[in-house]
Amino acid sequence: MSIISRNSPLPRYYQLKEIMREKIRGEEWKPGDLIPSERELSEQYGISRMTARQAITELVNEGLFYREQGRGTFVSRHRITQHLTQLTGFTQDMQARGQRASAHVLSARMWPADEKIAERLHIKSGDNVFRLHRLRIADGDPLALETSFIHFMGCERLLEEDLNAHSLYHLLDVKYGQPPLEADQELEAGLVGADEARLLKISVGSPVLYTRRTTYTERKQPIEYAASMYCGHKYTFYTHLQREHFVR
Ligand code: 16G
Repeated sequence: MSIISRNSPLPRYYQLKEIMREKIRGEEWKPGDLIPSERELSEQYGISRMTARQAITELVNEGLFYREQGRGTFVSRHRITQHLTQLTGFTQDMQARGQRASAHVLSARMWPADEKIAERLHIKSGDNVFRLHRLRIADGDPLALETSFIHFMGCERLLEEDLNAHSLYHLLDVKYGQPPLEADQELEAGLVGADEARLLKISVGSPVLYTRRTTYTERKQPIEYAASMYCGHKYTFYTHLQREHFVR
């Protein structure tokens, strides 16, 4: 969609929002770019300035744009897009965006699996797993809290790794011969509590995305169960959908 249709049942401001979203997704508008003014948008799309203003304001409220007094409206820098069709790790996602990924390890220890974790990892409850709790950071900005439960023969060797500086997925792949190959992932919306808000440097009650991921290595052997919390206004989870068996 790149024009505003007068016959569409969708309101015009909504259509403009979708057009602008697409420009960000398609990277025609990049983080930090100044977007056209209300007047320019209204002339370009043949709509009123009020309509253009409403579309911009809603995208500001959703965190996609930010306004600077006297300078205009810009595309937000920190919205991270995670493609839900490829299995990637945090470090890889950030590197792909030209950002520097790091972690602050909040705890790393061996831990007896409870029933839920044991079920996900196909082990017995009470079996020891490596539990890693990390704050994930991109270019100094806290983005997510992740707790990973890792299980494979010899996983306790991970206790000796510097996981502040190194990618877990890279280590699993190149050092431990446990390449993460596929994953099942669930997403859920929520609101952040006080402890997590402090670590993520956001206000209590801000929207967050909870993810739960089970990661598998060869022969669909589970190696990781991870429960994470992403700052809601900094993430877009993107998926491309295709209709199957379309008959005209
Ligand atoms: C991602 C994964 C997490 C994994 C981490 C590895 C989600 C929801 N989670 O953040 O399960 O442990 O990447 O990142 O995407 P690393 O290789 O940078 O340590």
